This record gives sequence, C-alpha cells and structure tokens, in this order.
Amino acid sequence: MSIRTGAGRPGWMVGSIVALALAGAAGTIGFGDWMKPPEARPVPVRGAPAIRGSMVADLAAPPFVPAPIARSYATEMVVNLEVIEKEMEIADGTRYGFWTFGGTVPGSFIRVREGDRVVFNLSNASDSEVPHNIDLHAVTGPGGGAAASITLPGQRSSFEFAALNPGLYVYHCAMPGAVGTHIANGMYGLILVEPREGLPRVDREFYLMQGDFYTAGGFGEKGLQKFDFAKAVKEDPEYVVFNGRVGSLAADRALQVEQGGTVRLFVGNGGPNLSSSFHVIGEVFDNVYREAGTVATHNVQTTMIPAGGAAIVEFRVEVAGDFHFVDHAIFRATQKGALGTIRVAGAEEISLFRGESGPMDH
Ligand SMILES: [Cu+2]
Repeated sequence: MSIRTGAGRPGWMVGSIVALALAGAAGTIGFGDWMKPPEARPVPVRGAPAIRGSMVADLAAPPFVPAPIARSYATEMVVNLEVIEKEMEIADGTRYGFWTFGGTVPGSFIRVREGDRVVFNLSNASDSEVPHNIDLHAVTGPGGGAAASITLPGQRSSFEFAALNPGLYVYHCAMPGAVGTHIANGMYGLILVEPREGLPRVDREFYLMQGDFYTAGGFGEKGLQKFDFAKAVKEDPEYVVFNGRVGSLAADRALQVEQGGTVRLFVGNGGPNLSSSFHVIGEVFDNVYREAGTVATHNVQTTMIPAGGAAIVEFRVEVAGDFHFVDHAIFRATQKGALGTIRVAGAEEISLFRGESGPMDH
C-alpha cells in the first residue's frame, strides 16, 4: 500500500489516512477490545490497587538481591536511599571518584511488588559536592521522579509512585545539564517490580550491571583517575566492567553456585554509552526475559542489553567448573575488564562434558 501526500492536501486528512492505514495493517485496534476486562486489552488500563499497611524496603548491595516477596497484597513500600560520593578502586591500584546510590556501583537493589505504592526518600550525603536526583524507569510519572527528587548535599527529598508495571528496571541519576557525567560516575542501579504472582523459584539470584568508564589515564594506569569528558562524548571508554570494577566478580569474588541448581541473573546496563552483548561462556540461557519484558524466550546464547536497559536470564548449571560471563564485544572483556565468573561447585558429569584443561586454559 502506498499513500501519496499531494501538495496542498490538508494535513489532518493525510494524518487520518495514515492512522486508518496503520490500524488496518496492524489489526491492533478493535472495537471488541473495549468490551474485554482491562487486563485482556492489548494496551491494558492500569490502576493502583488498595494498599494495606506500610513497610521499609530491605535493600541489597550487589551482587546480591533482597529475598523474594511473599506478600499477596499491595503495600506502602518505603525506600530510603542515600547518594554517597566516594573514592573506590576501579582496578587494582587505580582509584576513581565514584558517585553512588547507597555506596556501591551499581546502587542498592530495590525489590517491590506490582501495585505497591512506593514512598521514595532520596538523601544526599552531607559531604557530597553536588546535587543529585533519581529517574526510575519503573515510574509512570514525569521524569521518572527526576524533577521531584533533586537533592542538595545534606538534604532529603521525597516522592511517591505506584509500581504499575511488573519488570526489572534501571534507575539512574538525571541531573539537568549533567546526566551523562553523573551516570558515567556510576549513578545507576536496578529496581525489580515483582509480578503479583511472584517469580518462579530458583536456587540463586544475583545482581550484575555493566558500565563503561572514562578515565583520563589509560586502562590500568595507577593512582587516582579523573573523569575524561571528551572520551565520554566520543564513547571511547578505558574500562567496561561489571559491578563497578575490574575483577569485581572474579577469582575469590566469583559467584558461587551448586551443580544442578538454577540461577537467575538480574542483569542491567548503566552505560552511559555502550550496549552489552551479554554472554556466559559454556552455558546456554534456558530462559531470557529480553529487555526485562514479561515474555521469556528460550535457548539463547547472547542477549543484547541496551544502555539504560536490563534483562533477566535463567539457566540450570548442569556441569561443574568456572563459567565466565562477558560482554561478547570481546575486546571489552579481554582488554577493558568486562569479565566475571560463575563458579559451579560439584563433580564431573562425563555424560554431559568430558575434557581435560590444557596448559593454555587460564
Ligand atoms: Cu547524580
């Protein structure tokens, strides 16, 4: 079908023809949909349910997450999160002035239930040098809360939202005029809005988040490194890492799981610039909730996680050994730090895999 837009044709008429053509082609708008209950409509009508009681959210530092939610009703969930500017190592012997939500990169993991009314209290530590705020992608509301949460050093702000859509969402600082710099300094994390019916039980859940960092000195240069704005604009990072530093989840900090168990990874990408080609070497993802949406796809090797996006991946670890996860844009893994390890404890299972580790295998 082609639509010609003749000169002089009124704009509204062209618009109507396009709208009708799109509706007809996609077949998504039908009168009958309005007769269905709200949740059966292609675009659901969402509203806040009745709220019962109030509680303070348990937050968790990466790579861990708060326990699954057992509640069968919506409640008022009070989230208290503090912004802390602090120097930490980005690699052995290399320090960086991070800006954090809760003292870690990524920030504290927040877990609420679909329908909860979230009372979000953001404080900014008194020794901070600049104001900060927060935009949670789980929020339905202007700026994701950003304008309502601009907080000066030593102050606190508060806003409220209804967690309408289930899913895993990125949150980040969004200070007007300086969003990129704040995110580049590590100001991001994940909030899980658990669906009303909960998530299927697994043996272990972990929290990973990729980020790209722009230091004045080259990769591995020692000492305190300054943020390099020009490199950030060019999207040319010195570091691409999981959980804020080279080796955050490697060697004796590897994620520990038991052979035969099921693993769920909540994987986010703070960016600020790069998309992640997330891959676990020697594993196939049994389930991937791509872009952290609701529908799972299966038997996936590598999943794409955009900057400011997330994915939930699940798999069973049938074979013991070390399984490295990477950004499969592979020079980021081998030269810039995008590498971590899942260590599966157990016994050899030769019906599934048999082979010796050679001298080059490390
Ligand atoms: Cu900030």
